Amino acid sequence: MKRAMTTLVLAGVILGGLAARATDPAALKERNETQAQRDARMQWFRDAKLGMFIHWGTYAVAAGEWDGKEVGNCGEWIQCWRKVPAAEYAKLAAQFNPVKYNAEQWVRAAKDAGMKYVVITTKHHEGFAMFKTAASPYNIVNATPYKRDPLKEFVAACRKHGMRLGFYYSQNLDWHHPGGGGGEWDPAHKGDPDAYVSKIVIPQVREILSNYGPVDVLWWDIPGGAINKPRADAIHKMVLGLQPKIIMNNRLGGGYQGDTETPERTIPANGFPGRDWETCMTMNETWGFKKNDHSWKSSSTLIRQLADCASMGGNYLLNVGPTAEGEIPVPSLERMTAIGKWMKVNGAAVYGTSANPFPRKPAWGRVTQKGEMLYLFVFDLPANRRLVLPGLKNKIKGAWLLADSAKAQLAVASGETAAVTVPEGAALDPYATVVAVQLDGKPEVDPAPMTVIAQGADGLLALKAEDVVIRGETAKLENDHIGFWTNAGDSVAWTCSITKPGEYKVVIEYASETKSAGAGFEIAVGDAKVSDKTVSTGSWQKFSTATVGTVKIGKAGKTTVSVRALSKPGDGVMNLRSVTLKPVAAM
Ligand code: FHN
Repeated sequence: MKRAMTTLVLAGVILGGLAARATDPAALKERNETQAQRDARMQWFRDAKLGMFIHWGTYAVAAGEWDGKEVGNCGEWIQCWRKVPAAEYAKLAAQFNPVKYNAEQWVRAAKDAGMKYVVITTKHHEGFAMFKTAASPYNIVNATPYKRDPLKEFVAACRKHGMRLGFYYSQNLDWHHPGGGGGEWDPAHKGDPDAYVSKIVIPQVREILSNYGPVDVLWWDIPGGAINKPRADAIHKMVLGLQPKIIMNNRLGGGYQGDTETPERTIPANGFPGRDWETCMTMNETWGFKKNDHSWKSSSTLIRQLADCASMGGNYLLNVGPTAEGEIPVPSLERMTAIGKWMKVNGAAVYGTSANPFPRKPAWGRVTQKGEMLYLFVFDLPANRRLVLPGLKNKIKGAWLLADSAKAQLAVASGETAAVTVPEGAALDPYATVVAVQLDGKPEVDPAPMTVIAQGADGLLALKAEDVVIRGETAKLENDHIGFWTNAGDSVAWTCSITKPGEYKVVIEYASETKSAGAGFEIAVGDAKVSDKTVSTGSWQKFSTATVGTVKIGKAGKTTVSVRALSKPGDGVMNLRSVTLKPVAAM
């Protein structure tokens, strides 16, 4: 029954993964639109894939320190971490004078990084408005020596460079204005939430949606708290009256789904099938500037996260936290330059694409699709250099490295062993190599493929855990190996296509804790069988290889390689990462 359930669930995930964006009717009702109208409104966002998030406020003056002491966690929360009363915290504004701010430079940096939209904080939880507002004197024009509205220049630069514009607004948390969410550490902050919404939120949101022209994204944050249903209704209604096409995320509150899911600093394993979504990500560990946060993610990590999001039909909103002087930190700019260089060559594999058509992410990387093209992002090229495309029903018409303007054709196989082979000596990109694959039509994929593993040109047959079929109750794929193999009756099997009959050495890669060592197992290659017992590798996470014996494969064609337990002295049989058949002699 469990097995059947597993299949059912898998099928469910597969179908969910492949589902078109059939929006929840409630979400359509929120905007009083049809699916077609929503699709038209969301198309630029779906095509854009990559944006820049900007967290900028007086917290940049603090820069992660208060009273000379480093404050942990995100820099834009420093007032909360140190429970600073509003009146004391507001003194930062008098030190906020971003004389090095250059909106043109910021937008150019985003554009050169391949970013298609930017979302900038207009008011974060500190309650400080980064724009001229009549609702409160606590704003950059009235409360700082800078006296200018940086949003005006920023918006002008976005218009000049064709950059879509988004405003972030903290509608609930506001640690300055009485009645705002949070701020309970400051008795002076106590107030009426209705007054806060009507005197601060409504007027300020009206200002940012009226005074800067068309706004493409409104990025709410922290739903709930001060924003109950009636207040959310009033805000939502006003926004649509001012900017009817605007995209809003799922964080307004009041039960509004919004247009986009917003995982932050994480990438959901399967995306959000059927929903638009965007992962927002810090380059280090903070949204707002912290002078001592040097834990920067590598450019490779950031590019692969972008590919991961795009491969699941999502966007990647990458954050910068400018300094109080108005500069984007150099490490952020360095990463944006690297991303831009990579996007210049590989952007076609990202922009305007949709999710991977295959039911699972390949172990070697990610996949996107666009029209009759597949784009294979190779993070870790398999030893046999084959990029298997399980269940692909199309004929592959051609394949080439996207970076190769000459489009030198790569070896391809269609049918049950559909794959593209990356030749020795191919120029690989250290961040991610993209292979373009031209099909004979839009991708068609078997939603529950039986992966057929082919031999490499050298005859090697590399059978990896992610391509195995599991028969049993407990064993399951766990990252790059089969784990939880606690039921001796479970077994695993691969379907292989043999093109080179001959004698082969059978090599297994497994891990076993000491007290489970000694488990007997048998590997069957067609009718030929070899067996052995496990030895301790030290832990379930420490893998080693062992040659189990040699087998003869007498004829070409499809054959099954399986592994089953013969005995189980301890908790588990083994953690199995791979079985490899290495040619000894041709027949
Ligand atoms: O509390 C904020 C945080 O400061 C930052 O703005 C992130 C960005 O998505 N949103 C909230 C945390 O979920």
